[in-house]
Amino acid sequence: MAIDYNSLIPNNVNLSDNRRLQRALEDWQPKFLDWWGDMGPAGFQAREAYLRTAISVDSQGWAHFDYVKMPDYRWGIFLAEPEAERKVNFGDHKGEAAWQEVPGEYRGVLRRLIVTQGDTEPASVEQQRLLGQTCPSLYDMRNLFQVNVEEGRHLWAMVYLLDAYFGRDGREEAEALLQRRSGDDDKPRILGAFNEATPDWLSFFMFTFFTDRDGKFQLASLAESGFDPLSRTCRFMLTEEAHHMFVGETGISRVIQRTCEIMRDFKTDDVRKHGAVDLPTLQKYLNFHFSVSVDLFGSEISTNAANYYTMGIKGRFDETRIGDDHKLTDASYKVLEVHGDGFREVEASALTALNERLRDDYVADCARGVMRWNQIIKRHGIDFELKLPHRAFNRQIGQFAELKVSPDGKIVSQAEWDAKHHAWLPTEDDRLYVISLMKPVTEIGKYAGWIAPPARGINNQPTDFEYVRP
Ligand code: BYC
Repeated sequence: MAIDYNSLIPNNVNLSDNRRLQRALEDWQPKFLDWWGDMGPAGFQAREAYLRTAISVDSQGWAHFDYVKMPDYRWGIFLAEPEAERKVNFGDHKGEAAWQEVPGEYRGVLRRLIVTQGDTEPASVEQQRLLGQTCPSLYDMRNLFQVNVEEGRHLWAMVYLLDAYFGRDGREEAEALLQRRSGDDDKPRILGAFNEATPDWLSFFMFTFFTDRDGKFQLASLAESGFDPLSRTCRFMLTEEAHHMFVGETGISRVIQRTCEIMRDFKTDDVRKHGAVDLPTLQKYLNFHFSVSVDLFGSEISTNAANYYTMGIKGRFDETRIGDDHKLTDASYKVLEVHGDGFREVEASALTALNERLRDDYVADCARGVMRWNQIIKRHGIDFELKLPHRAFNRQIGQFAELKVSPDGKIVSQAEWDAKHHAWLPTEDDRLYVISLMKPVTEIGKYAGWIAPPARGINNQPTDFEYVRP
């Protein structure tokens, strides 16, 4: 289905046929632009950045690259192609035709999930607002802005669903999405990780690796939804999400690469002397971002998650590829629980354990990335391994939230935590050191000293391409 770029709001949902919806979205658009002006990237709004824009939603070549000023980016509504005769594929309604309208009895629950998803998108833009000012290169600045405009578009995606399917309540929620603010005491964003600061580029790369990856798994579960418009919206969002995780994975790879080069060339572990990020500090940042991101999957045992599934609203990762009954009423799933002074696995109802199952999928995906980072370290002949911390480490949500647990999974006393947490999580000194490295590098083809240049540029352009114009 072609995207109509002649409308005020680019879309592939025949918006001009639905005057009510078109008016609602056209009313919201200037409010979005005001929010973008206030809370989007600080500065740089008049600069031309080499950004990709969706021109079609099929997998072959949906992206078009060109210079665009961010406020002129064509935010719009793009849904993946409908699947003929799609069914509800799990839960009580398995086998029924997928819903094109919201089932009345699930309205509240669906709205809440869409709002929670939608809330994360502007939150991340707010968190990353100042990073352009300290970019390590024009290439990185361009990637940051690409991520930011696409998170803005993901907000549009959820606002479309709210306006199109939830009437007045939906419109109110769409307004509220522009009013909450990341980290605000009175009007915080909904989920914990989206109220943390992203004050430096190391945090940004960790965020796009770990927190955007939660986005991948949550969107993939919502893409299984029996509510077809949500499924199609999330399917297209996932294609954009992949680039965000690429930015995170390659960003950290490049930091590791530079650190290892310095360790090898100067035969030292003390790379701070040479303006690089030492591997133990990287490990602490990893510990922090992993732990706040695993919190985003909710409680290990959750009746909410069981209900979403039974209702056919939120499935498992790769639901249709799993070979079971897709109802799970009699199934069980292994969940970790506290036992004495340690942990043990117990069988829980597979339905209530769905958050944990998704977290397991997520942890395995993170582990593959960490393995690739470790290969860089190994290639340099350095004896150091980055590790994911234990999943009970530093948790705020779920059954481990009350505990103090070391990264290697030992339950420790408060006194031991107080004595050792500085070795496990970034300290004020670590953060100040990392921030001290954040000097902007904006000369074409130049890269900050703490990060290696990328192996290749964006859209086959060279690494010394003018990714953002003066
Ligand atoms: N922080 O039954 P439980 C992305 C609340 S990221 C604060 O365990 P449930 C992106 C919970 O709301 C993907 N509160 O939770 C990435 C509940 O509240 P009530 C975002 C939390 O419902 C980077 C209570 O605790 N998408 O796209 O099973 C850049 C009991 O919870 C948290 C989604 O999250 C938390 N971390 O699961 C940009 C998908 N966790 O009922 C974008 C939609 C739980 O007591 N959301 N609570 O008031 C969901 O599927 C679910 O809401 C959750 C929570 C998985 C988040």
